[in-house]
Amino acid sequence: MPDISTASPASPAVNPVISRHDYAPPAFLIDTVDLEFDLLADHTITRNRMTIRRNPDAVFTRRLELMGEELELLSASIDGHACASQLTATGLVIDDVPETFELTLVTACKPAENTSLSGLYVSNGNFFTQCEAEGFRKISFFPDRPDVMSVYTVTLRANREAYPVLLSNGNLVETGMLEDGRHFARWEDPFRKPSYLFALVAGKLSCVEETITDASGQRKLLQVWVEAHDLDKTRHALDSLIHSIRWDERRFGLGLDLDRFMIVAVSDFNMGAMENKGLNIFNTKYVLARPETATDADYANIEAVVGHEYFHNWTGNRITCRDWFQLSLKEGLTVFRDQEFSADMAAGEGNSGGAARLRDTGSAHATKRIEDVRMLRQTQFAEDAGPMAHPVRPESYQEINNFYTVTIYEKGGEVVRMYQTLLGREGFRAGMDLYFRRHDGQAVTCDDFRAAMADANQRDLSQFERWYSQAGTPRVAVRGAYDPAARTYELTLTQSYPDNPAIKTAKDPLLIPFTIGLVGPTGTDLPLRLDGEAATSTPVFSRVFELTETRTTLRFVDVPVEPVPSLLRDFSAPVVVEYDYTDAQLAFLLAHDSDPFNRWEAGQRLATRALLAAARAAARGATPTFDAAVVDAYGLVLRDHTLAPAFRELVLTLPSEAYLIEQLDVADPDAIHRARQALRRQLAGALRADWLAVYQANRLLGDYRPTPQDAGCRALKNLALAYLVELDDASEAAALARDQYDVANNMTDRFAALGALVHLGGDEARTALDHFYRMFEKEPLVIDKWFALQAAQPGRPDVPTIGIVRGLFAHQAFTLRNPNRARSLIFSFCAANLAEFHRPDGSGYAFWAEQVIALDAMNPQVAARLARTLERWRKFTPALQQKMRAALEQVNAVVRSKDVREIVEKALAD
Ligand code: B3K
Ligand code: ZN
Repeated sequence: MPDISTASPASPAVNPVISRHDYAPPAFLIDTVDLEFDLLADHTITRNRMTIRRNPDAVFTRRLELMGEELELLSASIDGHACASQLTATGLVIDDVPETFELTLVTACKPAENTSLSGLYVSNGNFFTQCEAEGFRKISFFPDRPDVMSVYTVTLRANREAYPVLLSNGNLVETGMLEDGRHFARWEDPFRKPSYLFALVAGKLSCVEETITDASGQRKLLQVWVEAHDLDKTRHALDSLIHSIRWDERRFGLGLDLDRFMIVAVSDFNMGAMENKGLNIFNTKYVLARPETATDADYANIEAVVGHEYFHNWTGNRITCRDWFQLSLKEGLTVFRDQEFSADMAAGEGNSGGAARLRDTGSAHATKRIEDVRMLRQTQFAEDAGPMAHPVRPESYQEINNFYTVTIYEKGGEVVRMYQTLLGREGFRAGMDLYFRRHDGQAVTCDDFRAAMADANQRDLSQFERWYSQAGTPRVAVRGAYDPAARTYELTLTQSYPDNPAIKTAKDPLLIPFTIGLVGPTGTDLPLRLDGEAATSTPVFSRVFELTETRTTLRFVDVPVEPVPSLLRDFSAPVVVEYDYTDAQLAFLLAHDSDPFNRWEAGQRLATRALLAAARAAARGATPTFDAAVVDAYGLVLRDHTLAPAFRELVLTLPSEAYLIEQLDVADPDAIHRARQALRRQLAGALRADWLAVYQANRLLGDYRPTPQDAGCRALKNLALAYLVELDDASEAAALARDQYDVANNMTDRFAALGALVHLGGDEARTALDHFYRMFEKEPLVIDKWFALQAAQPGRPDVPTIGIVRGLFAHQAFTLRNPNRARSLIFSFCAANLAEFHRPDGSGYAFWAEQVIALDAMNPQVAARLARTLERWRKFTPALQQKMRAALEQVNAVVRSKDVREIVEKALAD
């Protein structure tokens, strides 16, 4: 009799800790995997035939251990004979296995009951899988780790009427009819891959497709699969895929290695998208777009995510990670690649390779860079300062899904960018080429990548390893001293790390590429020459200096006048720069710095300083006030028509409340909110005529185009509208908003107008919200926006937003089961409406605890993400801290998933 039982791990009270240093090679290797699925929503049968051999590089054992969760084992046989096996808390064990053998396991699972959206699950009646990081073990017993790479053949069988489309990785090799109205499809993926890249999709789907000829002259079939009613929203995703393929061919000489490449959209998905080999599965949010339903940001995100997943085909799939501690090997590198792709596309360099479509490609690159850095500093710097701080290559984890973090992705992307800054574009490309020559088809480590970069450039990059092993955001304190007699200017740069009890890693000096310019009094850069260097015929105005010691002194000679230093140009390293600029110097840099990033940065520093002072005043009960100089500096930018609208919009957007909270030792979100609102109102009033002029000047006529130029105009115009509705007399703004809402031919403008009306409140807001809901009732992604807008709206004294959120929670269109919907209401309130979430009565925290507990039982990954919105609780005032701690303890007492347990335990740890 075969074992018939269920392996479903009971959740132990303490999570086991997985350590990087415990890595050992797999005891057995699996060369081929032949999977056969009989797909039924409530009971899917999977037959898994594996050819297995003992790993010569591992410690000898006769015991085969496979991972498995929520599986029913129906039979197990070795080389055709039933074999004994034992189910354990984590999977299946088979003793006394031979050197090489064929193991066949038949198991059953229940996709319709799978609410975790990991493994095989059902969404809108269709089957989907999500295996990264450890979902394959919910599909079959397997050594579910990325260093076991196999060639997969997959046969799918299902009822043809209910599931007309049957997809898996690789190439379609056979299809046909079966008895009882069923049919089958067989897929072969010629490339070895780890189990986390396996995927299947089955159901009622339609596709748009296009065949292209790649750089080597081969025909490639590209498909985007969606539900039939969404076919009109697929063009942009397909175009983005084509652009991604062209860009990777050109920039890195990397082509598409399969005959076909498929993207499938699913509305129930835990994250953005997944790079399964040849069969990328996407959250609908990152596929579907037409002008009436998607905003400019949606269009840009779709392009970036399609690019990201496509680029993984080489950086992640062809070369994968040895273990999950190396996650940033693929994620940081692929983030860097998608950022470069988006920047090139924005600058018009995406398609032609030649003639730029934009007048100012530099500013398009800078716009993208500013957006990326703004996100990094708001989220990753906060993570690095809190209880979840970890290095880009973590030392340990309890639940790997908790480590798909902004540190792994965004800081990891910055680490890759630093190689390029240090080695130059060509040196970086040489490093990439060597990386592929050495490691194609392998599962490798971050050290292997660093070695390829070093060897291809004959550089010693051993100190650079610290970027992977040390957690926390480094500080670089800078002092400048000008000697008019000697005509020298000396900069002293000192590295350090702030205290964070959660960080146990070393704090040794890093190799920091630090780009500097010196701006003279007329606003132009001065030539840079260090003491001891020979004068060159071509002066250099911006230079990358390599800081390697705790303290570095740079002595510039031939400096005719005292300059203003422009530090860390283009954000050349993920550090915090401390320099005591005067307000006048910041206003000067904002007006003149030749580095657009630092121009923006100067404006942010100016505003941050003013806002923090105002927030301190507000916390004491005083009315926040602002110096006219801040308003004047902003006014100059607003009126400067030589600057691209997108850039002006970025400069004129004040630092976020989340960013400001991180700048304070003790944060009072209400005071920060009031300070920021006061500055917004002051800027609105003082620059009223300019805002109106900018609003009118940036109205676009004609058809919607999601180009960066048009998007920039819309962004600036809608920022103007958002400022104008802050005026005491907002009647004019209200009329503009009403008109814009009515005539908009695109979602960017309609949604911005709706936001303005909601900000004004009253009957008009209600009418507009009702109208919007009825208009887009059948568009889930738009209804997500409708929920999010209301959850993020400021409260009024008599109507706290929590009341609105609880009301919406009971709305017929709300469901906790769909992650996009849950995020649109709950995360928009808990993470994007800080003053309301942190109301002193603790009502936000009570709501948070309820939702974390409800999600914990349903979808641990989404629950853990929500749990993290309270991890910075120690940042706040004692009264708020006390209430947050109580909420964390309440969750800790009842938590079931490893995911949430790890987060709340780390948050509560001393
Ligand atoms: N690699 C996936 C993320 C998987 C997340 C698992 N919890 C998407 C991406 O980074 O492209
Ligand atoms: Zn990725």
